[in-house]
Amino acid sequence: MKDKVLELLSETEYVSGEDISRKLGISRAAVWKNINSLKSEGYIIESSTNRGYRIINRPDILTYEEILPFLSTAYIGRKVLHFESLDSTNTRAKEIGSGSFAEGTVIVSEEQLSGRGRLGRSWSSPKGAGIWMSLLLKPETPPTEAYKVTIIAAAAVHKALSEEGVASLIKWPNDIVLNGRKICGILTEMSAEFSRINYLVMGIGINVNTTLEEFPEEIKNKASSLRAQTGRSFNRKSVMSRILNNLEIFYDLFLQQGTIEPCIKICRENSAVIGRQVLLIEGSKSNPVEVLDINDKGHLLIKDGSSIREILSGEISLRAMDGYI
Ligand code: BT5
Repeated sequence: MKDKVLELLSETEYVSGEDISRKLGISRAAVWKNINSLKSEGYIIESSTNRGYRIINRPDILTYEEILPFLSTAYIGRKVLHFESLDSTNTRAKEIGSGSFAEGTVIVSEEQLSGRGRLGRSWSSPKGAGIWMSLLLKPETPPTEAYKVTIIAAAAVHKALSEEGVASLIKWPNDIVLNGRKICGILTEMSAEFSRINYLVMGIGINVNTTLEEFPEEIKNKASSLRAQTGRSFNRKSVMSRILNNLEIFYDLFLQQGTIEPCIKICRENSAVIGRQVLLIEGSKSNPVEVLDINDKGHLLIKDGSSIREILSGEISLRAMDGYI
């Protein structure tokens, strides 16, 4: 009901309590209760005895109502489960994944207490500064195609950032970097049977307005945020919506035409690793290699000594020879 009250309120005009009560079929006391509940979320609402209610200011939160003005999708992000705090949005998405969720449902939290990276690593997710979200997807493709979703996510984040005026690079397979610092990580997880995917969770974490002091000591030399790198703060609602808008375009193309070609092109043209010597870390082994290209399947082509190998995303990491890329 709170959402319905919010829909009726505006910044430009007063809406009377009586009108809200009539339109929604609730009592005046219930209207007042909902207004108070919105205020507790951070909405600043003016109430004038004669004229009614008017929104003075909206909070910086990533609810569906707040991203709606920026969203141009048909189904991605049309259902948003918003939390003040969660252990991990990917974990929560997996909990509900086997239920009857709508494809494109987003789970987003203002902070994560146990944000996760790949291979059991952790992801720092301080309150209100970044975007910590997971999408539930159900592509009718074999599990062997699931890795493509990470490429789609990387391309969508890159494009969204360029629409925000930021030229990022993509560090295959799942990092977005700005001036050599990691500003975004992607974690795709899957529940599958032998030949079909039950559901996919696409987790995206992006440091938007995080200050350098907010990063844990151990990642201060390699992590950064959009704000720390550009010197200006960003509207998280706009950044989140742009990512979702681009995701839907790329994901639809993948579902309908079976192609991720435009995403591979973006990853190739904006690669942080092509043409560079990097350390290829596979399990406990690390090996200096030269990155040659990303091929049409989205795999990495590397020169390892005298042989050329194709690397599938998954259990591997790349490091610059002299630290993080
Ligand atoms: C990733 O793993 O980069 C995937 C991160 C995915 C995070 C999202 S947030 C929403 C969703 N819910 C989750 O629980 N997770 C997803 P990986 O490539 O393994 O990188 C992890 C490493 O990045 C860590 O070991 C740190 O070194 C570094 N790191 C941790 N937090 C960071 C941050 N906020 N910014 C930049 N680097 C970070």
